[in-house]
Amino acid sequence: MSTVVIVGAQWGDEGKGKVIDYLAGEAEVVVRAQGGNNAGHTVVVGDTKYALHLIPSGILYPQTINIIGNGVVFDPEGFIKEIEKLEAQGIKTDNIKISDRTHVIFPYHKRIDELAEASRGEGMIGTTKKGIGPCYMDKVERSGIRICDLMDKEVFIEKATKQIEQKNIIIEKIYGGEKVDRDEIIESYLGYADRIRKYVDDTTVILYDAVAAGKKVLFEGAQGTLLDVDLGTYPYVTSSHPISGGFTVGAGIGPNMIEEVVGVIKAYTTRVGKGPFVTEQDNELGDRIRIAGNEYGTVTRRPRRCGWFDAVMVKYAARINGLTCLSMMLLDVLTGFEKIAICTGYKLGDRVIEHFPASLETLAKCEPIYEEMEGWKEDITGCTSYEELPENARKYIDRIEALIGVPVKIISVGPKRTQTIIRD
Ligand code: 2SA
Ligand code: MG
Repeated sequence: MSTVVIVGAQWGDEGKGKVIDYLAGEAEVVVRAQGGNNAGHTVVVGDTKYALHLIPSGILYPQTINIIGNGVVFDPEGFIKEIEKLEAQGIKTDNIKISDRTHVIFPYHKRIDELAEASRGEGMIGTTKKGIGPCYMDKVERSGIRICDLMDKEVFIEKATKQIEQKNIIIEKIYGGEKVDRDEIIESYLGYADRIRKYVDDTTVILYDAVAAGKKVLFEGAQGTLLDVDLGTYPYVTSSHPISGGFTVGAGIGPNMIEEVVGVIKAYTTRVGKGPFVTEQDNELGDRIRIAGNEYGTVTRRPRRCGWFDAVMVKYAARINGLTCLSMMLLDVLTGFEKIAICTGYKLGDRVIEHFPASLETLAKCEPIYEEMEGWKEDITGCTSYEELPENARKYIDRIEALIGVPVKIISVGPKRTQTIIRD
């Protein structure tokens, strides 16, 4: 397969980093097209752990071209820090291309993100406070500053001066916050501009040529389907499109250029941030999953909320992404549970809901309908084929496959590259 999209089919943190890394070995180009350094992909190679935020996972392979597409929001400070960290770990970082159309995150975006969150009180979204939402707001409002602007000193100073002036009014008058300093921002961003200039390019050309030449291209999703600003659990979502369709806009390609769409799922469900979560286990069971799965945010270290696998939600994700296969991650985390539950439907009063609802008020009232399955005790971390898995683990996979109607082609039984089962 030449062009493959990888998306999270739940609320993010499904283990996309590992699948992407696994497939990046064969890819010639890896593309990010939405979100920013709010993402956290953990990749383990040998005994070394790499935490990637903004840079595509192909960076761990020296020959791969890594594209940061126009749909991303780009934090230059975060980018430079990430480059420095990777270089200190011995990774070559020359093969990066940043779209000149990408919008830039500024300190005022981060400040507004923090202040807006604080002002929401109980209704807070639980953002990563990386300035993601406010930067996308500027883009949609048509006042954002793009990389191509940053590359032109005069244009940049003019646009930034205007933005900083306006943003300081919002910071001070609406939120009562501390203003940002114009000169400091302009000076530091002109410095960043010089550092990133060598990476900036028209990535739509690079990508089009790569696809036309039949090169293997991997589109790397960040966050997850249910965090999509249109189709997720709005307003408890991120401000971008972490679904397969997001790649056409966010990387500048036609939908017919996407051949395969892999939906990455955890064998259970987690979420960071607020909002209704039908299968949440806010109890000892959830704690047990959190400990076994080390479920803490890679950006913010926040404990993730944990619960059982929700087939209603993943079926919805399969539909809106056009998933062609599933990759089930962290199956080993469920080892040792006597019983494992799968949510097969939602009960709303005396009605059964089959399709994931739009209204969060409705979602909050939904009760999970569970199907209970027998667990397994055998250590599965050394299994290299589906056949080697304990019978109950196979039954669990088969049941999920049947409920979602999409084949589970990849199964992960541990964090290492080698702990991956591929089914034909
Ligand atoms: P934001 O900062 O505006 O994108 O936050 C809006 C919502 O999107 C959620 N969100 C995420 N959910 C899961 N994983 C994400 N990345 C990090 C990770 C998160 C972390 O990989 O662990 O370290 O905490 C991510 N990024 C954004 C966020 O929780 C809000 O619900
Ligand atoms: Mg993550």
